[in-house]
Amino acid sequence: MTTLMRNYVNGEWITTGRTFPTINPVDGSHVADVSEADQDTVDRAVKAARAAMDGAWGKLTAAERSALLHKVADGIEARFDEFLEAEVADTGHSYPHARAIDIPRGAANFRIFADLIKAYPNEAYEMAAPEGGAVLNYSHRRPLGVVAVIAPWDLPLLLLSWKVAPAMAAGNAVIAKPSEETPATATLLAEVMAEAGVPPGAFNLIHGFGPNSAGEFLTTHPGIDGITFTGESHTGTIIMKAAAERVKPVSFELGGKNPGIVFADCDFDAAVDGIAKAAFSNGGQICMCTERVYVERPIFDKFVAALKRKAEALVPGRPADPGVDMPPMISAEHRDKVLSYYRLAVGEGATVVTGGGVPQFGDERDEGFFVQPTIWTGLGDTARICREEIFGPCCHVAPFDSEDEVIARANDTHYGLCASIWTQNLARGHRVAHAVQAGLVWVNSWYLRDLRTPFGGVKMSGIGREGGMHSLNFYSEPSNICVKF
Ligand code: NAD
Ligand code: 6OD
Repeated sequence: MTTLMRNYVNGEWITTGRTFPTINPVDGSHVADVSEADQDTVDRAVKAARAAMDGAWGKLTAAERSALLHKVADGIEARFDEFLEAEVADTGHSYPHARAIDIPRGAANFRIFADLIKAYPNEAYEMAAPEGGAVLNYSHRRPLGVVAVIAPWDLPLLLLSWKVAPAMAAGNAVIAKPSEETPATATLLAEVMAEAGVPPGAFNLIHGFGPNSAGEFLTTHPGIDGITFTGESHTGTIIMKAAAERVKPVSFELGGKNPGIVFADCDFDAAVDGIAKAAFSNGGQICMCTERVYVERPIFDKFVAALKRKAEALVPGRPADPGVDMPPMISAEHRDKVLSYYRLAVGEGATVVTGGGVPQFGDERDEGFFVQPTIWTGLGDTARICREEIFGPCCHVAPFDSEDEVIARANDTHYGLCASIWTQNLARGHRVAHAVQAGLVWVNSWYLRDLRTPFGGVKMSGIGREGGMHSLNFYSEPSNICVKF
């Protein structure tokens, strides 16, 4: 029997008149049907969230919310295997990847914000009043109110909970919309919210697409007090226009075209390994993946040869296949987009070092959405494949001759999400990290995360920072209370 995933509004499971299917990207098979939220469902979710703010949820103390969010993390951990199966079926991620990253980070996101909200400080300033006497200014923080959370498909549970957890920790009621490609773990999360005793309306889940569907209905709704969004920069511009109509705050984590910079004095093996991870992890479907690699000329040829060996050693396949570390693209549409860039690269005159096509399996995986990990060389920085986000397992590698040159080339982009720098000269590592225009810079590592640190991008890669207290700052608003005595 086909599973039907439903919307969760005001503590109730809601079906609507329309459904859409989800597809397993490993073999193109049908995973489940999903009930698409219509305007009426979104209206009900907004009303329920507002009522929760005015009711039981809004009356909880920070310590009580913290305890509930720890119970949500407990619930994810208790149902770990169900979350694992759900995430793997939607995304085709390998079991080791989903077991090590997707599901544990879902629980960890709830735990960290459950802890941080209890340690969230307020500001206080004393001064002398001009006419005598003293004055105490202190800040009092309130939640924004009803917060819309819109998430993408690349790390579904991780990225949805990265926003839901701090928003709820700060006391907001949430309406979450996962990607239409990956609704399964969000649906399980709604079950866990109910089991944990989260009051009705504090967490609502709506399913659907973006334009003329749940995403647009939610982000244009007059009852929303703030929008937090992860996805493409272009979608961000549309959502920002909607938010501008009502002057609502936005937090955006958007696209990137992230540089990896390899100096000749790097630890060579560590740099090859790190750049291979940065380019190919999760099939290049992580916003922090590297699609532009710059290598100092003396080690360029040796580096390209070593990266080629890494790419060719990657194993595409089913999530449970031994050694698999190259999942499919999320959908046929995304596979076609990536392949269109593979053709474009050849059209632009690139040398294809490896890949450039589709692996052949001779079994059901040929119905899935796999592409080959691909490395190009030989293009100038103005080539489209060096400027546009592809979001696939591919990178262009170019030589450079000086530090100033590579900084200028790394910064010559509309994006600014992250960068990685590989050098054993730490003074140079710090210097280049300061000069690169990106919200996140790793020196001698990639995607090494401390959840307390600011996370986000500059330029078209985002607005604002989340992570640790930065998240709590976005999801709450201070009022200054000035007391004269
Ligand atoms: P997307 O922008 O197509 O969709 C993201 C979400 O927005 C989905 O839930 C979608 O249904 C919804 N949406 C689409 N159009 C909408 C509209 N008009 N109104 C409201 N909602 C709308 O992105 P995607 O393809 O799901 O994800 C890949 C993109 O996300 C890449 O660009 C990647 O770089 C980016 N990303 C960024 C980060 C980050 O932290 N900076 C993290 C992950 C992914
Ligand atoms: O690790 C995180 O907190 C995070 N937001 C990762 C984003 C990954 C993008 O695909």
